[in-house]
Amino acid sequence: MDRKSLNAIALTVRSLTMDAVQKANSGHPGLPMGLAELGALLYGEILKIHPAEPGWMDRDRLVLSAGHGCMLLYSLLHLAGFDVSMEDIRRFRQLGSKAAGHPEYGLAPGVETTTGPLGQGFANAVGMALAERMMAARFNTADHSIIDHHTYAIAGDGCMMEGVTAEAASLAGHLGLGRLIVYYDSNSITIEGPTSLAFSEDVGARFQAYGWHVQSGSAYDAEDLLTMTEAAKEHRDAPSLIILESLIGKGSPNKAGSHEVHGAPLGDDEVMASKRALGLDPEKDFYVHPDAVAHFERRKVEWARVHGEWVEAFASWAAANPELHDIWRSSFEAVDLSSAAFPGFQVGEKVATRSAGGKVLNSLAKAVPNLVGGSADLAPSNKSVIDGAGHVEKGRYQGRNLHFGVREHAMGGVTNGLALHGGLRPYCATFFVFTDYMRPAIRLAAMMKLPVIYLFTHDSIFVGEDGPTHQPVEHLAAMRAIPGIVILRPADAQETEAAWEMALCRTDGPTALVLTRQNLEVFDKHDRQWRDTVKRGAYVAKEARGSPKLVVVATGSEVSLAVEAVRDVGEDAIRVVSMMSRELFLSQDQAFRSSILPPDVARLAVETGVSLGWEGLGGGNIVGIDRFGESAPCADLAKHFGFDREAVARRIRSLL
Ligand SMILES: Cc1ncc(C[n+]2csc(CCOP(=O)(O)OP(=O)(O)O)c2C)c(N)n1
Ligand SMILES: [Mg+2]
Repeated sequence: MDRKSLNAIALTVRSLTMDAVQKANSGHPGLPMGLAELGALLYGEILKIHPAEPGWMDRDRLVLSAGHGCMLLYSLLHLAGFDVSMEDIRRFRQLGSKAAGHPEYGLAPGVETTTGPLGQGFANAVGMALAERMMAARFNTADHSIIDHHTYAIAGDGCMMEGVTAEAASLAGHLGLGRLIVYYDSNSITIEGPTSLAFSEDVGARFQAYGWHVQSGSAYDAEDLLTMTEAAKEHRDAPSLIILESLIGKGSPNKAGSHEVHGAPLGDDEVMASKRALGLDPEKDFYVHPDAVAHFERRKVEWARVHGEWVEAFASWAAANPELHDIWRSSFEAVDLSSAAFPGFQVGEKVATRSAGGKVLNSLAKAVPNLVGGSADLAPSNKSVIDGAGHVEKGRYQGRNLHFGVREHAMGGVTNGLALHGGLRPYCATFFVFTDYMRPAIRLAAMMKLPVIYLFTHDSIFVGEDGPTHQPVEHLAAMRAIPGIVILRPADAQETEAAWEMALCRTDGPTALVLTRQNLEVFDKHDRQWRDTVKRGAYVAKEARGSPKLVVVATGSEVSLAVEAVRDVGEDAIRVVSMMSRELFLSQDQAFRSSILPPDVARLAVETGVSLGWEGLGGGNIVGIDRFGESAPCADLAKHFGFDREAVARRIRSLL
């Protein structure tokens, strides 16, 4: 270990952090200054990375779960040679800078995930560590270990208080994710003051109870840090927590150890005082120690060598295992469904879209070998199991089915981590109403444009007897409010096939399939090209004779309801549109939208959800449900809430 260089790196982290935060007049100097030594050790000694090839599959992952401490990451990425320039750092938190307010995936190479909402990064790291084991189980052979890396995470007091961390840690312990090493920055400070205000448990004991390997020490004893990290690596069958006692804002003579240094610039005077105390020239801004630069120049040579060895090993593995290599290659390419067999549902078949979804999943799983996923303990209801594909358990990571346990929030975060790692195509499942329990992770999947697939079943009041707690009402509106997610609510089993195809072919963001509990009859579709048209969000399910007097727009289970109601009305001049995806439809050009919803024709929207968002599309006429449901059999609820044929037909007549 080259102590002198590591000190120079830590000094540089403190210098860049103080100046960047001061210049931006915004940011969090406390964590980067408190963990500068750990950061120096990680990038300077521990991490197996290759900044020239930031996407290298077998690199170690580092997740800064305490995302507010992002200047730690930016300083080190800059020094290590990732594409984060000094100009980016000088423009910390300004428009267009890679050094954004919190780490953003896709903006700065070397940032493995978007963090900031505390605890999410921790759950992502669990997902990455799980992906590593799953990929290793799929591709490593007796002669070659092409996937063999660690996932490191840095978590703060805030992460440790968050529930999502508890869920994810419990799952990681259960699965024995031994390549996961989390450093806990135990500085006993959060925003409001000392952690003693609200946090007094024994975190180490808690993690031990989860089945983790737990060590503790000082954040400032480099030898000990390295020794603990080595011990964590050797502990192969359990994730490791390394609790580090640290001093927030270390280096600031008057503010270190205080919550004042958590999230506010030090102030010009204290920056000067800190620089003097650290032996830096107070007149120099954004100082970089030459020993730090020299150290990383040497590291780059070493990293290139290690990466080069891997490339050679990979080539020899590929030559020896051509079938595995084909699967590997296809795992990183766009999904090809050209030869995939679909179940092929017939008109008149009565099948719940959740059941159809399960059949489609099982058909397509054959064509997409890296499709993996699971449910938060609702697999029998969600129909989310890949039959005969085994499940992942401690020490056995070959299976394709995951048991997330009753942990929706961690499921969302872990699934993001699976997607971020690369190589696997993850889905996860629960009741639609419980998206409330995983919304923060869904939002981040959308922000990061991760192609995660969600299977959300039991999608409306038609859940029935379980009552209002289990009947989603506001959830379609709430999900649609997240930018970048595609919500697909298929109207029958055939549409469910199309929805799965659309989800699998999407590469630039998450897709949710919103599926029914109850049976729906497969209906004959007017638009013979509907499978193509629906990719634009909507198509004509039933056409009017002559020019339409009314267009009924419906989604999911309400499409066949609308078709039946129109039949009951006995008026031929009514069109019914199935709008499988409102956001896809709204993103189409005017010509397409007018072809589906002709201007100047009266409209009615029918959906078993809150009316919010249907005002325009429904032309002011909406059959919705702007209250919570009731517990009763499905058919009784339909009558009670005006979602039966008679009620919808009455509404249609009133508009003619
Ligand atoms: C989910 C979530 N809630 C609240 C916040 C706002 N917040 C940012 S940092 C922080 C305190 C974190 O304390 P700690 O992790 O100990 O960081 P330190 O002050 O030690 O740097 C809070 C409440 C957040 N980022 N995410
Ligand atoms: Mg803290």
